[in-house]
Amino acid sequence: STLPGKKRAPFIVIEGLDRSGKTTQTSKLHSRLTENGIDATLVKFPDRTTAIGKMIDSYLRSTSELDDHAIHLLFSANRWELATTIEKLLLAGTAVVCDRYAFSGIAFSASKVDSTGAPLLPFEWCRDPDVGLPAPDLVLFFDITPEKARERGGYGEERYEKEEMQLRVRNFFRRIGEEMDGEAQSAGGTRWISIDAGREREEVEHDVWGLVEPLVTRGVDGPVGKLWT
Ligand code: NYM
Repeated sequence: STLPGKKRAPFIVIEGLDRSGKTTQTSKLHSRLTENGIDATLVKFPDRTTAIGKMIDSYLRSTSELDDHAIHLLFSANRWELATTIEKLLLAGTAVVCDRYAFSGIAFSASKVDSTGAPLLPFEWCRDPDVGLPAPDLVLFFDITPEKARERGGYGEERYEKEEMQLRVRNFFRRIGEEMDGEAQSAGGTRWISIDAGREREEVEHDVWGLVEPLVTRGVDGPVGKLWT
């Protein structure tokens, strides 16, 4: 560990809509940390490499069909299979930079609707399986309008990559962010910050570094929090 005293490393999550530039910025952040001599590991959800991840991957690419409840629980299980690893890394002084987390899990599943537009899965039900996961110290929510995201070269071919869906997802992300702000303590001490991801790449990168650098340099006191407990 490169941290002073008994401090642990921070858990940083980057969340956002598809095409928000999140993945590019997460890997830039990871390389910048490493270049600066800071121990950091890059994690991405869904992690498509595990057995569960392979099921998720084939569902997203529409090569398999799954009940909406079942796929939701698989996304959550895919996080739980890395929970201990994440906690150990943080305690050993390695910062964890994570591309998507439980907030995507809730926002995407809660946004699914039937043919009449009625929600398929209740919000609370979507949140429950992720209660108790390692809580991030910082969430950077990459906010972008679905129109602007589309202008960036269109959505891909995977499930959920439709504009109406993205609009609902964005609203759920915002709702989750508001609730996190209101219950910072009970939510495991997570700080939620919205980043205007519609700007130039360099501007976004500058803001991200400005928020992350002090946190990784100082380290964090106390144990890793538990989400929504
Ligand atoms: N997604 C991602 C979910 O629906 N639930 C989750 O828990 C997570 C982590 O999977 N459209 C959705 C969001 C994306 C898709 O993500 C694949 P990515 O970052 O494109 O691999």
